[in-house]
Amino acid sequence: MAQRASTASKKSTQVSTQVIRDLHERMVRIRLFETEAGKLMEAGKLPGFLHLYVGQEAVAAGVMAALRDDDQITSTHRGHGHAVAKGVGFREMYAELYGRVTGACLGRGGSMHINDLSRGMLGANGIVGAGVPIAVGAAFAARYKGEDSVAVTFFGDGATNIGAFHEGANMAAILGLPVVFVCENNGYAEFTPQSGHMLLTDVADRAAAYGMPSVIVDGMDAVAVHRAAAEAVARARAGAGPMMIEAKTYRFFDHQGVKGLRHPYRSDEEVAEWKSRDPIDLLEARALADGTATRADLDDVWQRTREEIADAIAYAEASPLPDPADLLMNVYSG
Ligand SMILES: Cc1ncc(C[n+]2csc(CCOP(=O)(O)OP(=O)(O)O)c2C)c(N)n1
Repeated sequence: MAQRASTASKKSTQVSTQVIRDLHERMVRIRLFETEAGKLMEAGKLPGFLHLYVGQEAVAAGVMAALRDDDQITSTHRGHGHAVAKGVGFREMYAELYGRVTGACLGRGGSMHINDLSRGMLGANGIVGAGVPIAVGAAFAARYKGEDSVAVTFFGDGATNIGAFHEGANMAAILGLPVVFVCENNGYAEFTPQSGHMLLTDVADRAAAYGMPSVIVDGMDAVAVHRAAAEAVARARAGAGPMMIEAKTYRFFDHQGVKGLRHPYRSDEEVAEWKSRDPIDLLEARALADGTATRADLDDVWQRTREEIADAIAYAEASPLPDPADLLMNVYSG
């Protein structure tokens, strides 16, 4: 059975001021990146799909604050938050959403393929569950080369019904690989509630099938996520093998875009209840209450980030589209 973080974290020490500020900054960067991207999409400026991460920021921030630069991550179709938190630049990210040649994938990948190998971001992924075996492979490669880096794979509740998840979990466990499995359980796979696609209440229970320890955390609490992640990452780095973290969270926007298809699959009351536990509001309240930051400190982060985003959007809009003559560049055949 999965351990609940309330018991798991009792032995953890208080997090430092520096960590609280780090978590806050990463979450604000994701929130503003995503809300601006949503506006641009609604205005018809961005081609393609956009699966926004708003509401889930505490998970990416909490995990990434526990990683080193040389640690690697794999992501999902809802990948902007992971990329931002791992340090991928706003300019390359917006340019990619605009399909411009200055983008992270030279304008050829779009939202669901953003990657930056120099930052250890091995890629968003349009194929549900497909990031799991990639992270397992990255962890295998790191160990083979004698490095002590860790790989983290992010995936949703729905992804744990996919074969690639089970194959990856089994292989990581039997080989004792340094992988941290992070399930962002936002309660839905597209428009299907968790109870409609699996009989389990806790996805973390799936880890037991592979002999892997697991922990369940409040995914709206960045500090709780961070503590669990720091423990799992330290374990993996020390050679103790993989672990799964299930973060119970929620996406504030629709499955895709801001307004989405307006399917009535979630009640207004449910959405409002989760929004009342906005992860950034929770962390700000905590920081103000314990004197970690003043309102002016927090506002400064929002303001600096807004300025950086305005610059990045202007950069993306001023960048050229790829040249059609380069259509076959970076295309390989067997
Ligand atoms: C292999 C595969 N099957 C189906 C889809 C269509 N699809 C895209 S997102 C999604 C739901 C995924 O749910 P979950 O893993 O819980 O992630 P969330 O969207 O909740 O973040 C589905 C079924 C896909 N992209 N890939």
